[in-house]
Amino acid sequence: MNSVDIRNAKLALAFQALNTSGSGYLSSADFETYAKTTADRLHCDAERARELSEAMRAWWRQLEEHAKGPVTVIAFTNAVREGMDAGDAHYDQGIGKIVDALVHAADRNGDGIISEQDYLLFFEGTAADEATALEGYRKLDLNADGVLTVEEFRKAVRQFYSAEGVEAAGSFLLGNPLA
Ligand SMILES: [Ca+2]
Ligand SMILES: [Ca+2]
Repeated sequence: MNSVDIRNAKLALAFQALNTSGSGYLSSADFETYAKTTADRLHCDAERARELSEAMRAWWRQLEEHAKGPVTVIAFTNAVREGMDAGDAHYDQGIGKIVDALVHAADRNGDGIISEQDYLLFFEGTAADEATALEGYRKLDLNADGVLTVEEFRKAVRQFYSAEGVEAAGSFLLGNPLA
């Protein structure tokens, strides 16, 4: 696969994970469900759950506005690709907001580090086993010092949605390394 194909394959996985209703296109209800499920998994308090759900709504608005019709997998892929090309402000208003919410939820003691225990919450109730999940943790730990910082997490998610690689980051965001 060339890099365009790899990117499209990654985005197709993201589409699948977000498509909670299993229909051929995404809807605002899918995004609401995804936000709720993720908030439950991370044991979010009401404020953090609301932050995540608002972030998902913000991203949904971007996608909907771009697609100008049903958000099929192709429309989704194009919207994300062009959104990434649109620059920092666009990112910060969409996916970046979700990353902020996830970071606030995952880094429960607010020390700037997502511990292995914090990280494993992302996979609670999924088919992923702990060893596989922790493999992802080590990939996200970009400087390989054994600790995943919030900054490494931000960087990895951004790489997932841009043209670069980092499969594990997507798994993290999608909450399922086996997706
Ligand atoms: Ca922490
Ligand atoms: Ca590190």
